[in-house]
Amino acid sequence: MRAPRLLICTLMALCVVSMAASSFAAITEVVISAETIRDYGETSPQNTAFARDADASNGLAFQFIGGAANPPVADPTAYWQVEFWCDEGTYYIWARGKSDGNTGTDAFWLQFDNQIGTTEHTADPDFLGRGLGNWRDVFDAGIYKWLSQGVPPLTVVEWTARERGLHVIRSQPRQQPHNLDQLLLSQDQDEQPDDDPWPTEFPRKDPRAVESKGKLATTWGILKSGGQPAVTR
Ligand SMILES: [Ca+2]
Repeated sequence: MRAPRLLICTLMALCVVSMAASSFAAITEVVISAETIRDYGETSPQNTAFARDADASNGLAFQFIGGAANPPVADPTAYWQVEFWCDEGTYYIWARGKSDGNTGTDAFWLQFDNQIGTTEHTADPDFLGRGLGNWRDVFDAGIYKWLSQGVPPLTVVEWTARERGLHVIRSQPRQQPHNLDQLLLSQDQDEQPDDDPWPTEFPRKDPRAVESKGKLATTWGILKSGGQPAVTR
């Protein structure tokens, strides 16, 4: 009687371990969409909005409509903020956005982790004051385009996650008004993405980091409540 019980316990333990391992598959690409911000993030009570927009992925865009600050401030009156899970490594930052205005409307700041609550921020170290975006320096008004930083010379801004785990990203407007459809953090997308929205499910990529029906929703819930990392069902 004893041996089968031990065997069953061992098999169950192996099963739990393998499930835990699978829930920690590599996440080297993170897509933060307007829906992500709405469903998982937080926004300032003022100066932000969500807009129905057929040209945005899934028809929804985030908008900065006020509260711009240049340089960035520690306590912005306009921001969105999202927690996400990713692997250690260096990420290229791409933003699919648009402005209906001129080059004085189209830039934003990004802050990660300990930068939040300070005036420190992540941008091209040679052009820190330009922030990110600046789509109107390159593209026509009113058209969604992927860009990292568009004031000539165009640059690809990078951010390094020093550890695998939960991170926080906050954006505040350097200029407004403009729309953000999606933000992409990718360890291998070093060239400008196509104009199409980044697919929410793509081959050999792992979008679970921000997908509402993905595993990280479970992981997040447990991490946020202070429990152990999730064993995803
Ligand atoms: Ca600009």
